[in-house]
Amino acid sequence: MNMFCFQCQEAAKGTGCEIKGVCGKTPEVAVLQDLLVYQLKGISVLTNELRKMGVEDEKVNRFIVDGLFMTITNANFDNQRFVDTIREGFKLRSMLKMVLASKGVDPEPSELTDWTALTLTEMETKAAQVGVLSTKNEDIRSLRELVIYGLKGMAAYAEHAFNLGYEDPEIYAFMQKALVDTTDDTLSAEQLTALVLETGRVGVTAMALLDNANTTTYGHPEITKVSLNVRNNPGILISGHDLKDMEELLKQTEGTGVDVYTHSEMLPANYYPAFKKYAHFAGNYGGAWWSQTADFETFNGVILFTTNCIVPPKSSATYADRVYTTGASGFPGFKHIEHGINGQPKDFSYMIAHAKQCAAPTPIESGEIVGGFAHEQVFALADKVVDAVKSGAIRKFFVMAGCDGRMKSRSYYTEFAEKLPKDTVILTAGCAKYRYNKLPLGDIGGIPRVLDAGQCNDSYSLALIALKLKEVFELNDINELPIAYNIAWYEQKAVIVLLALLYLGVKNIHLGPTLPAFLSPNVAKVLVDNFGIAPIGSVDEDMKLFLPEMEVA
Ligand code: FSO
Ligand code: SF4
Repeated sequence: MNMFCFQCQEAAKGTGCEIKGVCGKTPEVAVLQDLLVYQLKGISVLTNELRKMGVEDEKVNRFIVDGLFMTITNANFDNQRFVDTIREGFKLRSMLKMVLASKGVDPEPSELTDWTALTLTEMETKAAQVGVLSTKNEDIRSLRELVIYGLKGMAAYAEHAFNLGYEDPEIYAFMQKALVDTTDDTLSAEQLTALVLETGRVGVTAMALLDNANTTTYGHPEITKVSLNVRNNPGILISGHDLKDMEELLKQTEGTGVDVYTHSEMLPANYYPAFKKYAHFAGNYGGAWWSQTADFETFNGVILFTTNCIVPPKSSATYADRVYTTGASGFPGFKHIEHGINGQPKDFSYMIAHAKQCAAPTPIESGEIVGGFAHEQVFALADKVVDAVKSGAIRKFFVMAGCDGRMKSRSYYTEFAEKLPKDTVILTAGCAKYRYNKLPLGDIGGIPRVLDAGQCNDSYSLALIALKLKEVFELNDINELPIAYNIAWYEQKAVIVLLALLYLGVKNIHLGPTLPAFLSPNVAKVLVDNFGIAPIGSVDEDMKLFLPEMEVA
């Protein structure tokens, strides 16, 4: 075995990828990711000491967030970027040790081998000593990794907020403390379980921070009809989740004759007032992340990844030379756009010039889809929604947020949405929506039956909506609401969303299409016993479970 990873829903055989990632991750990248995560734990030992002395280092905080984000599933496949990052980490580590030494503290007997100078086999040996399987007890391993994956998701959200100038020192302090706690052999399973829940609490803080950053900067999402048609100009297709990149792209393409379209998780950018004002913002092209191998071929123009999810292009793909990455994302052969220097914006000019040489997109669908049901927009409709619930016009809400993926079994979610009775409403966020957001599901008295709040991080909106309904209906417990949770997951951002929902007291979440490989039987039992988490079954069985009071067709 030359690698081990089980952090996402596609883990090979439902247990873990050992030869190559199902996602396309090579053993070399897997090993470098293990080493980077280990390095971030070591750096955190030093920052935790410095924090006790009141010393906070912004650059190191940012490095840790970015390093975690880079290791998220499908975000970065570029070994050289990992090598460069680890080398940067060694420099930061030496700097922190010097600062500590100047204060008379040496918290760590040092092991300063630069792993990036090692051969792959030597790196593999080192990664095996410090990676996932180095924790022998499967329950402790499961809890440690549950924390780490929650931190990775949290890091993604913290980075988007940071890019808009919003930070919270509590998030950095918690991340670094938790990273070190995952190396502490004295912590019991109970203490690690408490750390998992604490990760959910800080996850809520991170999502609130990002929500504030996005809505303060770009306005509150509003109900929007998003065009699926194409225009005659060449285009740039922007994917991922970073709204700062979206803003810069729209600014820099204005008046150039290049249109901008969203792909996958960037669709909700269409709902923000600050972006809608751009005449060359043309709408959405294509489906969820995994459909990119087809969508990018027919798009004909340039593609920009601001984050995951990247699918390695097939050798027959004709689009690879048209793809750019930025931020934490990367792929060997895709051109990478760096951060602006000294606070300057990123420079997209080369990419825009490239786009001008490309043909206009080939139409693949037509019409429009409706979204923009984030918290403020739903609160504005609260009277209508409450009346519909009171009159019985809406019987139940189904939160079907989360991720989409390429496994055939995910057709469950399309079938589930189709079979839901017509007096039910789906609340969604994240790319999971692509399984049903183009179905003709209709509306209830003008309220669409699919209410899309936005990206996966906007699951926070769904929690706020639930809390608001609890208040309006004067209930004591969020679980008394007529809301069922049938959530799809894929990668680690979904893990932090799940932990955040558990922290907020949401019970009986159904999770699919499979339960995480990183949950040991005992840890899974804790989640089942305390929170009622359950795997999905067949659509008909689950329909009966969620709607026992009715005959379902
Ligand atoms: Fe999807 Fe990918 Fe947003 Fe994830 S595009 S799968 S949970 O990165 O983050 O919902
Ligand atoms: Fe496998 Fe998922 Fe890890 Fe990729 S991220 S190597 S698919 S478990």
